[in-house]
Amino acid sequence: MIKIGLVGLPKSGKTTIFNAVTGSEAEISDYYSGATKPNLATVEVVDERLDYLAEIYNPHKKIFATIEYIDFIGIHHDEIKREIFSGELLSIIRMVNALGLVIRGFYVPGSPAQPEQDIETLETEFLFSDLAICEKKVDTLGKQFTKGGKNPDTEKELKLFKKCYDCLSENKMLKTLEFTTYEEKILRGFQFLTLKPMFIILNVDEDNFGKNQQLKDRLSDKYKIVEIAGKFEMELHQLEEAEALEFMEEYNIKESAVNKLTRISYDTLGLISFFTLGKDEVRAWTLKKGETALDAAAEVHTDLARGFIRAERFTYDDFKECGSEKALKASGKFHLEGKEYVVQDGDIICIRHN
Ligand SMILES: Nc1nc2c(ncn2[C@@H]2O[C@H](COP(=O)(O)OP(=O)(O)OP(=O)(O)O)[C@@H](O)[C@H]2O)c(=O)[nH]1
Ligand SMILES: [Mg+2]
Repeated sequence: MIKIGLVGLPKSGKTTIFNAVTGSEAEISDYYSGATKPNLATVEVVDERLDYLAEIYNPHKKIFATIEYIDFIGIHHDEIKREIFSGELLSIIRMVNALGLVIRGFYVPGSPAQPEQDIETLETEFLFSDLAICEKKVDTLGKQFTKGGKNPDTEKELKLFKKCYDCLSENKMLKTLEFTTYEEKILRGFQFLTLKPMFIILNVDEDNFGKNQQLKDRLSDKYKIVEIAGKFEMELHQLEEAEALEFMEEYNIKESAVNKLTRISYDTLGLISFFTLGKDEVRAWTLKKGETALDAAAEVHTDLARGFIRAERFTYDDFKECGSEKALKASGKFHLEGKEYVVQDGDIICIRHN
């Protein structure tokens, strides 16, 4: 399952956005809450294609893909350690596929919004946090290297962490570097924040919604951005759907917060959906662009990957056009694919296995 971490400066509206997106009722507060545990909730990825397939196949269950959102506490670094996340939070942030940076775009008396400055502050915190880890690593590896002879693995690691340290010292995120497969494997064990894909959630008041195009343009080289009227959309959960839609229309909000976040998460991570059909369940699954039929099999079940013979495949669009599997086969739109086939968004797949 895809996990998205909501991070940001204190009181930027992370929990409000979390509630707006997941329909949760986590506590919102004006004061330092002292909370240390993040809020977690899972939401279904709405997909009309799955609805259509379920209508045709009438399965016992219709299972959407899901995204888990994790609402972290506000980032204010530990002056001494400089690391933002430690202890339990560290193990949670490590699991996150991407970070949604919640940036305050709404006015607070005495403190006008300063989104670009806040983004810079966050970036600096991420850089410093990673830098502190690299610094420690360079230090201990350096000592090991001088003490324990010339172990080639230690030497390679030392070189790698020095490279990272230099990069961060120049105010550049680690994702701007290129790494070998060996290096990637070593780095995977760390929770480097500047290696994570990131996007921006601009949290605005409903009156200001849709009026931030210039800001978006300035930031667009660096980040994908989504604008959400957090408080307003959180409050819509109290209303009946028709009434909520009316309010959204009034403020020209054309898409719900949850759909917008799903889309930006999929875009940022380069994700696609494929489907499986059956009497028991019709289900949507998530893959990364470029992943193969074998990866799809593994996503469904490790046994399917192990015993993979062929993937039967057709596309959702062809299916909709032909109306049935039979008609699809007759028009030559039913394919057999090997392990290496690169799965496309909207593929409907059945794995033959032994
Ligand atoms: N006007 C306005 N206020 C908002 C909006 N979003 C959040 N707030 C207010 O900002 C304050 C903090 O909101 P939270 O959602 O608790 O912010 P947070 O980032 O989770 O805060 P911490 O977890 O304590 O860092 C509350 O008073 C919210 O009502 C918004 O879109 N507009
Ligand atoms: Mg919060």
